[in-house]
Amino acid sequence: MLNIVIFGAPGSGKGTQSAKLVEKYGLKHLSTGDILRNEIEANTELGKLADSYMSKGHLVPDRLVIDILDSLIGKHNDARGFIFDGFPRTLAQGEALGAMLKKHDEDINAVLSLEVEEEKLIDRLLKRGQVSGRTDDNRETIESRLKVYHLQTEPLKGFYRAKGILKNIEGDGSIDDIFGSIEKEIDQIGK
Ligand code: B4P
Repeated sequence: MLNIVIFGAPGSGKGTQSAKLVEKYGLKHLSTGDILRNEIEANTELGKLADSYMSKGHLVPDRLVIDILDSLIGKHNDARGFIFDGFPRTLAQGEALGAMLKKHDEDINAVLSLEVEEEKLIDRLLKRGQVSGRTDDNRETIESRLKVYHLQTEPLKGFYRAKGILKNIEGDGSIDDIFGSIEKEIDQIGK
């Protein structure tokens, strides 16, 4: 299996690049953001709870997302591999992902970290907010999401660097050029 974590700040292009990875490598895309937004759309109890965190720019509690991911990995163990998009977002989620994959004798092959300057992130998200209707794409919530990213998510870089699987990808540029850098990293796996 090829298991990739696509990592980065809000608006760094994780969802955008994941779509291209699915197309090229046929991996199963697991985006916790999309999963939670679908729950909100369907007005489920989980969705209502998730919305109370997401609309403020906070992270949904670890236990909730970890349980969702655990059950999805179990359901798709015939996949060629997974793209984890927006997960893990905390050290606890990082530890949990390692343990979940280990149960299936699997591991993460690479963590691709999309590096984009903060000003550009804010611009992209404000632009998306004009068309997406997402309740978290407004200036106040974006600032809160970026703070949460630096505080709770960024420490995962050190966690994966220590495991030797962190790959920094320049995330400013055309979508195709960025994907070109990602392909190069993936081609190196196992060499
Ligand atoms: P996510 O859905 O993961 O969203 P994101 O970080 O905002 O966006 P992403 O990086 O995927 O950006 P995209 O490609 O769309 O999370 C939303 C919320 O869900 C979180 O704040 C949290 O509350 C909750 N959540 C999710 N996972 C969780 C977890 N594991 N634990 C707890 N809570 C969790 O790109 C953004 C924009 O930039 C788009 O408009 C795109 O078109 C544009 N863009 C992309 N690439 C570009 C490029 N190269 N140049 C110019 N623009 C580009």
